[in-house]
Amino acid sequence: MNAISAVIPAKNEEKTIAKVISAVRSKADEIIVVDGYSSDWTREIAEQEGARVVLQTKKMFPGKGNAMKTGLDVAKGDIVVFVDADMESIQPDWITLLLQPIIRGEADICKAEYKRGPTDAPVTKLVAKPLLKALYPNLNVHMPLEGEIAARKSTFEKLEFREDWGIDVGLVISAHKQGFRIKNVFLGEKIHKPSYIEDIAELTPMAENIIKAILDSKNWEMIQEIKEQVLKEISTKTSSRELAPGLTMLDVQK
Ligand SMILES: Nc1nc2c(ncn2[C@@H]2O[C@H](COP(=O)(O)OP(=O)(O)OP(=O)(O)O)[C@@H](O)[C@H]2O)c(=O)[nH]1
Ligand SMILES: [Mg+2]
Repeated sequence: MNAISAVIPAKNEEKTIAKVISAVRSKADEIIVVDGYSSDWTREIAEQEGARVVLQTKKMFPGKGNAMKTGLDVAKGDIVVFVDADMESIQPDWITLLLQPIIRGEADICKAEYKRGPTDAPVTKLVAKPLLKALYPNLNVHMPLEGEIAARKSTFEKLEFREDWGIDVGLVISAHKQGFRIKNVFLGEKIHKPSYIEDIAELTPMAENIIKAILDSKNWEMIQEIKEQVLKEISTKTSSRELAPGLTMLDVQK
């Protein structure tokens, strides 16, 4: 059987939750919104739109991972697709594209990949990707922090669910370690609530959760063994170098 559950973690997403639910509606047999104790109208709107609304099990923030695990536990479908609640550009066919390879048995996990603006997704670009490249050079996931991911419920049940912002990267690392086939699914341009309002430092807690999730997933003795290789990976393109004969400092300045 291929019954589909869509699980939408949401905290204070009254502006976009209706749009997300309606994009998912025709593609899922049930829609579960897992609310993180929103103080706006998210829960009420989600109910009006016909979603089943549950509260995440722990009153914690950030609790995105706790919300996703809560949704997985109550989902009745054979296949589960997680979708962020702040997606302004979401289209119904994005859900189809994420589900098809799972239904056809061509992949175990489908992970969304988007075009993101030049200043969007800083934690992906500056933290997650360089660190993953160094510690997991064979992990072929283009956008490790995207929230949209699909798999059979039985597959998700084998993965480690972190409770905070580390959830998304943690899931793909856990899947990679267990040898699941992960497929990147390109969906187009992602427009969503800006990741920060004024100061990029607002993303520090998220960046710290991501670093912790990646480092936690490694055995430290193993890191010691691969240290030289890791440092080389991180610095190949960016380390300082002596100028070649004939070049002046002006040649290497921006
Ligand atoms: N239930 C619940 N949902 C949360 C929590 N934190 C974030 N979410 C939801 O998780 C989804 C992703 O969170 P965002 O704030 O969009 O994360 P982001 O910073 O935009 O990350 P990117 O989209 O990758 O840039 C959204 O639907 C949020 O409402 C939480 O503590 N509890
Ligand atoms: Mg977002």
